[in-house]
Amino acid sequence: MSSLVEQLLQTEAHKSLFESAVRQLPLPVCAAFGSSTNPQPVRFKSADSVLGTKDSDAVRQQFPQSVAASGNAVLTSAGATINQAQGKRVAVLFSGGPAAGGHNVVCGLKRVLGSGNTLFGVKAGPKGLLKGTLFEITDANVDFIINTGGFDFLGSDRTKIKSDEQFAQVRETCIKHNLDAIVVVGGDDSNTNAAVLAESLFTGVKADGSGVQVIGVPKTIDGDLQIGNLLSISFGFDTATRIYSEMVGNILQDTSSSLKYWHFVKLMGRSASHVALEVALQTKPAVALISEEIATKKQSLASIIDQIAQVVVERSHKGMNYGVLLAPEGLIEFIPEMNAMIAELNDALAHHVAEFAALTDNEAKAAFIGSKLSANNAALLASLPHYIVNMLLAERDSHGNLQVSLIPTEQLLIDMTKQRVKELDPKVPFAAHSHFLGYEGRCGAPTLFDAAYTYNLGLTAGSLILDGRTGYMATVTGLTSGGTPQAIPLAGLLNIERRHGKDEFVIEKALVKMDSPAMQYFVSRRETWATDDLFASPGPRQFWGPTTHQLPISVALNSGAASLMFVIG
Ligand code: FBP
Repeated sequence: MSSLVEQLLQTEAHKSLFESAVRQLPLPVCAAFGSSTNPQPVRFKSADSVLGTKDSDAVRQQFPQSVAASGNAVLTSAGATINQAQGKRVAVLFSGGPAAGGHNVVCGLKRVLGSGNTLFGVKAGPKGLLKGTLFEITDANVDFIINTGGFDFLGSDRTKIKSDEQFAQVRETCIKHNLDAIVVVGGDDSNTNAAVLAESLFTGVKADGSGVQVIGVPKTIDGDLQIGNLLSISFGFDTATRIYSEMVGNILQDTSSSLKYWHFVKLMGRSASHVALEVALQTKPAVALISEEIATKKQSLASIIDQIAQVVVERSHKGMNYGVLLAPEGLIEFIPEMNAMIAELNDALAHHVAEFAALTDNEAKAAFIGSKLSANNAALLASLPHYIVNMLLAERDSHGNLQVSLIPTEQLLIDMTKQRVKELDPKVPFAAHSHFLGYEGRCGAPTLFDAAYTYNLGLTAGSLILDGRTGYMATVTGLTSGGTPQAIPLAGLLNIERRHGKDEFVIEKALVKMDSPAMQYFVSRRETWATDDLFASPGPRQFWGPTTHQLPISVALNSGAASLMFVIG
């Protein structure tokens, strides 16, 4: 065997030259944890801030033990370190869509729990918690997964734990593995799950009457789990948006080279447009749609299309028959007439489950459900192309969400823009390609920001467990000034929302705010980006080099940072 072939064989199974090198990348830790080579768990004390929502009274009734214990007060690190050797048995699981940095949460947890406690991984998310599929995580596992992307070490799923039977199954798992604590790494729905679990496992799980602690960790590439200065961003957002920005930058470079195509790019982000806004700030394309603005301005689909077509025509008249448009994945649900139609559609689907399921043909399904809608909504549904209708009728996820990643909104925008451009000026050529950038961005190797942030979130979650806390979400604040481990009481975040036709406690999604500095900056620049070629190509994410310490631009703007660089440690 040649020596090159031998070298190549050694790169199999997650041992590419890059993966081997990035495992050695040192990670900074918040000063509170002491040295980065031997981080120590910290104690917590109440900070001056108490959280609550419009539904606090109802939350207090539904989550009495959690609220009584925490008083919904935010916790901050108290400086003092804790005895590590407590013999605690802790399980960690990933929940929902993958996001870069999840592995480092596990690594931070394992390091801070040390050899005096045991860390278990739950296979395949909440479903694995129900089944009790746990295994012990070793130091060797940590050395192998550190700084690598994805959730593949454990796997994930979207099971919502809500029925009495499911709660009983979780208790069984806790008893079977003699667990003291569970760490749920997830987004808004999963952290809602964590809040519910914390209350349900508060007491009476073990023979001595004690409970099992539950701690959440804020993950989602969508960036819609944000709580002011307490949580400026969820992990995974930075890596995903930098991957998308590199790709959009490449497309911008291509389109201004080949001079003949428009590219309509749908970007992941189920509801909020944080991803689209961040990628627009990074790349400065001709058009970027922000769903929240469309909803605020109550823009119709026709007026959105007109707005896009006007840019196409104007650029063409200046000799630019090309450009890039960014559209958020969740756009369709924010267009007022579509939103109203989807709401009625959801109700109709929920009320006619058996009759609907009995139909096998898509056309028959559309006709059946159309007959259950009001005249306006039925007409709107009938006016949409079949590739949109089929996906609007597709199964919802277990949290009741429309699967927007499957809806080809980018194609709808292209088809309708083509029509409108022809009406505005038949001489304007319009050739367009559609793209969907989603799954490509969720599992890339974490940027240094996500790698360091998640490692510190893991250290924070482990510290909360050793400090005896339950019902909190770990956070790290002050990301441009060294970082402070803190904890957010989950019950303090809960609101009542109508889902599946009934009231449910949920953590509200943080949408793009029209008056946020990031949005304002975008608004101040977008007209110039529309008519000139001012795009920027941010290039690949760097692990060594000048952009290594860069924060997402929207996060830096919204937190009033003086520079784009994060500082942890
Ligand atoms: P989370 O909210 O669980 O982090 O997932 C976000 C997301 O990546 C969305 O952007 C996208 O709409 C959805 O997951 C896709 O879900 P799935 O992985 O089930 O196709």
